[in-house]
Amino acid sequence: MPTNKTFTMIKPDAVKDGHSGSIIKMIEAAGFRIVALKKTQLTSERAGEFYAVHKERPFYNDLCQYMSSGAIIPMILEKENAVADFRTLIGATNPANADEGTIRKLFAISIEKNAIHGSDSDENAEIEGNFFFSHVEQF
Ligand code: YYY
Ligand code: MG
Repeated sequence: MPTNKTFTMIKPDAVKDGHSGSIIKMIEAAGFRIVALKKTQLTSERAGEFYAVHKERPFYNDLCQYMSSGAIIPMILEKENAVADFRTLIGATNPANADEGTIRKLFAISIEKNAIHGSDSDENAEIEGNFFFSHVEQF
């Protein structure tokens, strides 16, 4: 079966609270292969660039502040049907609506501090992965 890629990042609260290991374990147990991984921190300007699609939304400034408030762990992942299957694994944006057993249900604090990102299309997965990783960092 052909594989494709998705992009994710573990968000600041989940990293700070020590959930990175549990989250990565769930990701690998669900059959995703890690193509690239690092620990880094965004400036609010770079967070703004990453979330530029949401620039006009009321939550944009708070989101950029939050996403630059601490370390994050970005990753590129590979699997059959990676984008859709990863969105299923992480659950709904608002953890109140997330299914039992999803990463957001288990680890999100709120709709903003919702533990993890997942790309919404193959095209955005490629753009987002390349935002964090150079070609030689992707195996
Ligand atoms: O793709 P996903 O992360 O599930 O949600 P988006 O609608 O793309 O929003 C991106 C990000 O913005 C979300 O993960 C949390 C934050 N956010 C928010 O703080 N408040 C909202 N009402 C909607 C989204
Ligand atoms: Mg989104």
